[in-house]
Amino acid sequence: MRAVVALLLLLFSCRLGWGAIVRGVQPELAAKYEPNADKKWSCLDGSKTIDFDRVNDLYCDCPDGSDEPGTPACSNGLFYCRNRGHEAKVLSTAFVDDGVCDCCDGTDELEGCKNTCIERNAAVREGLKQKVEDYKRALAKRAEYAAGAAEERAQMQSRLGAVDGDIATAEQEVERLAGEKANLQDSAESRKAARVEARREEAAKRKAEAAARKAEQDAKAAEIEAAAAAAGAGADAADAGATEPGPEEGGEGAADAVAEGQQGSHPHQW
Ligand SMILES: [Ca+2]
Ligand SMILES: [Ca+2]
Repeated sequence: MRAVVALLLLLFSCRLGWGAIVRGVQPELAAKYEPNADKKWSCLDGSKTIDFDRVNDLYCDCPDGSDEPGTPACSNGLFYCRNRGHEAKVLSTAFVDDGVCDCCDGTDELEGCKNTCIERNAAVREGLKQKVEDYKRALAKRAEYAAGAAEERAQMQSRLGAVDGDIATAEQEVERLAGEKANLQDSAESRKAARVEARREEAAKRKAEAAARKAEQDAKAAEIEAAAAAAGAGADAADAGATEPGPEEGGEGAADAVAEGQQGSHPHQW
């Protein structure tokens, strides 16, 4: 089997010629897969120089696997699929000639693979198209959300402005009520002071009236006492006249004395 594959590779190389792209080589490395004048070639890591016909001879010569980009001989080699019409691909050389079509252009297998890159690309394009549509819908939804958010933000700002206005009005009302309270307190204190003064004046008035009444009562009492004293003195005098006998008859003499006394107490009429 190995001999058959080597023969096919040889035929493949001969068909392309040495100036052609070596199987499995990445385009940016193609210029490095040219033999020198002695038909020698150096591994890409520079570790060895081998005959150029030992490239892709199904035997791993270079430690970096660079001499076998188109065979599974090296475990660390890399194979490049051009996949024209679709996306290029780099895969491990372990997938080369393993009987499974890994590249859509079928170049990882010497035979048995159809080129499906156009169909696969169409499917990919359809998928991408669907993704683009999904992305557009997402953008539209995002724009819708953004517009809604902007509107909501404007409404919130409006409500915030209204609340600020309410707060300012409430603060003014509080300030007004504080002033009104101060005025009411001043008025209440004034009325209280007036009531106290009125009560004080009323008390003084009552005190003066009581003093006047007392003075009047004292005067009346003195007058009564004086009258009583005077009446007592008169009675004593009368008693004294009644007990002393006259020169002729005691009774008549006394009566006369009283009469005389009474007469003597009044001014003469003539
Ligand atoms: Ca080799
Ligand atoms: Ca394969």
